[in-house]
Amino acid sequence: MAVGASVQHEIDQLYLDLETSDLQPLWTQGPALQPFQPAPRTKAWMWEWETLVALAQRAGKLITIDRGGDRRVLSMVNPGLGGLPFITPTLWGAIQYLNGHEQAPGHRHTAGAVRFVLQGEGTWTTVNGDAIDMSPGDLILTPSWHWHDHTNESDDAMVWFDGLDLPLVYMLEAGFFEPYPVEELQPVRGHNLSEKLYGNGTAPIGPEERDVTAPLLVYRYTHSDRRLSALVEMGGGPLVGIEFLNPLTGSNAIPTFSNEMYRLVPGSRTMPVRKVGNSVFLVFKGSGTSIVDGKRFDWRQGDVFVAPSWAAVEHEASEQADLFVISDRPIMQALGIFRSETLDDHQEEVSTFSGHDS
Ligand code: 1HN
Repeated sequence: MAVGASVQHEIDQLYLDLETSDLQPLWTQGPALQPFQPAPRTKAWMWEWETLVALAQRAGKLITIDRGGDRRVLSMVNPGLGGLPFITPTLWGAIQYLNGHEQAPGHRHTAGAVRFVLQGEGTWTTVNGDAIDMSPGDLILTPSWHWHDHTNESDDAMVWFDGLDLPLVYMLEAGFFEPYPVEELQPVRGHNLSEKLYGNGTAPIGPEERDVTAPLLVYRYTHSDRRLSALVEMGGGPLVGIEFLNPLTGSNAIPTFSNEMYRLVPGSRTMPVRKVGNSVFLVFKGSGTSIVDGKRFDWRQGDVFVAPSWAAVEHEASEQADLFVISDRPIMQALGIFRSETLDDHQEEVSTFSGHDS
């Protein structure tokens, strides 16, 4: 309906006044804010182990660890996120490299973190005084606001994957950080204390011990391997999975992101599944193929790939494979906005991922 010139003038003036008053009408917003289904900026992407480890080794030769600089961490940058060092809008994914006889000094932050060990022995992460020995396939927690430092007493470099909820904490503008006071490293109270107290699905009786926020700080690969083998033997496949949980509460080991491990056995392809939320896959062992929204990713040991929210994802192993996965599903569930669906048909492969050429 046409409006008269004087009304049009008043409308134009209204828009100008809204703008100078820092207001925006909903009726002029485009569909980007409320798409019919998630329309992620996050891209399905992959970082290959060969590239990651070669660059980490170069950094290991050239870049020292200093008080202040702190960590030799290469963060994976999702090219859809405008240059921020984030693998997804909620998750940080990185590779960390610690030379033999190096130490990374103590600090704490509100972002919660995990390490998943890829290579090396003879290193421990001290978390609030508990020196947790690290071996490949182990998952080590550094919950929010826990002091942590790393010590490599071996002659060889140590490589692990860092997963954090730092992008979420950053977006929420809730970040605090504090360097460890006085000394660079915390005094060690003992080795693997949380495991000694909570490692068997039991907990000590007594109020002091129950005060601990995240009671168990390490989940060993030997246990994960046994559980996954049992699930495969019990008839699971091509995909079985476990979730790392807080043994006192049964909730997620880290409240803001799930920590999971999947075993894929060769022979058939999983049906495609869509989930609300971002998933980061780290190939601990084996090789295979995943199709993410029609794009084919061929992966091998040490590769990291990302599936954005609501992308259809299906997997097939070419040899038995173990994938460590972090996802922001717990946030979606806590907010009541989680959804998932399994599709009836396999996807068509539209393209193959090949880095920035794809
Ligand atoms: C951090 O403290 C570590 O302690 C690793 O090893 C990666 C990424 C962003 C912020 C803090 C660590 C990190 C981090």
